Amino acid sequence: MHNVVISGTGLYQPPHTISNAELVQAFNAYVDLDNAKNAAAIEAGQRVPLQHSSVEFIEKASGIKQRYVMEKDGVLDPTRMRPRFAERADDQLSLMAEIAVDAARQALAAAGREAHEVDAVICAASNMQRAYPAMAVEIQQALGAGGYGFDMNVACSSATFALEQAYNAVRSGASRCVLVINPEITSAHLEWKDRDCHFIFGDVCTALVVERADEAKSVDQWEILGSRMATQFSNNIRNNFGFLNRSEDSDPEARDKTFRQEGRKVFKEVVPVAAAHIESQLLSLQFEPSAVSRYWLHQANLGMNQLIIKKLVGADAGSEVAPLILDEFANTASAGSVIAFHRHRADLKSGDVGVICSFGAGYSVGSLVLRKR
Ligand code: CO8
Repeated sequence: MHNVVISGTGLYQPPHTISNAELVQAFNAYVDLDNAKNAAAIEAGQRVPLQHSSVEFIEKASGIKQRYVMEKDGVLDPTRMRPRFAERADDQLSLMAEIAVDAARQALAAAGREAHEVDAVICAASNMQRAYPAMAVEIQQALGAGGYGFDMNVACSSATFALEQAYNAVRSGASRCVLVINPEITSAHLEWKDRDCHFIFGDVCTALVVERADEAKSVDQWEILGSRMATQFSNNIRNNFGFLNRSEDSDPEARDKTFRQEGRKVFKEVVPVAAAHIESQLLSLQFEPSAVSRYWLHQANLGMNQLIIKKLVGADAGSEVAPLILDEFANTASAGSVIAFHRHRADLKSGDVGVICSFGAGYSVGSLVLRKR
């Protein structure tokens, strides 16, 4: 068995931001248009009028202040309410592959590696642009990487579950250098017309290089001391979009074909599961939760992260213990904990221990305990 390190990370940041104020203004314009269109049915008591959203609610309930998106005009057009992307020809690089290649090149540069030294590419995200060929194989070719590539999806836990695959492949000697890439274009699968969730998600792509410790040459290496994954079925976060829709003659615009959730239930059920998961993994590695210098947690909700940290270390989550990036990025599905790791580790010193942990749809929880070399 080989020791394994994360030796580089990369972050692709989309070109556009949407502030809560911009988002709410567009949403409320959509609500007014929809209510005017359905005035007669509302008047007759046959339809419930849609309600306005508010910046105050969004910031208080979630901690989110803005989000990055690949395309902004379509999202903010009250007659459209979703991004506007141009279809690309088969011989052009796909949109997901384009942002993946950008993040991957940054991660490779940070690791001091060339693409041809990579022998596996895992594209792990909440949504794939197409059924096949696998996004990872297109990314592998665009980068000039060797070996093989495959796609995987465990929603918000896609990155941590992929890291475990990479860790095991390198540990066992099956691979030497694995790229884990998380292109999350959540804006295309968010229901921007639903005030309960229209503020939740943002677009981004993260990438990590996982390789043998004895071959790594970057100045910033994080040894993976262990990884742990768990799943428990729940319908509380669900999206029924899929390849059977066409044969079921179902409405492609129906509400169940985009992201939906019972946010309150998710909050209540996932917090204790995630806290217990991290604690038991740390104890199995002989670490007390208070000995951990940093928790790079999944970024879905500020209150959730504060409660998890309170359960683990008995104090309110100071940003030095569990850094927050969702105020700037919103929930970026699987990429959130990786963005936190990418942005908030430079101040840690050799021997410091940290935990990357994701939690979300499935339900799924994935965690990795890391030590700076
Ligand atoms: N503006 C004003 N009022 C609002 C709004 C709004 N935008 N939205 C809701 N309200 C109202 C509600 O109608 C409700 O009113 P009333 O009390 O009269 O019924 C009141 O505000 C309170 O509503 P909630 O109970 O829904 O509010 P919460 O305080 O629970 O906050 C949250 C809602 C922010 C959603 C919160 O519950 C939360 O964050 N929960 C955790 C969710 C979570 O972690 N989800 C993880 C999902 S992500 C994941 O797993 C990846 C999936 C893959 C992604 C794919 C791409 C899209």
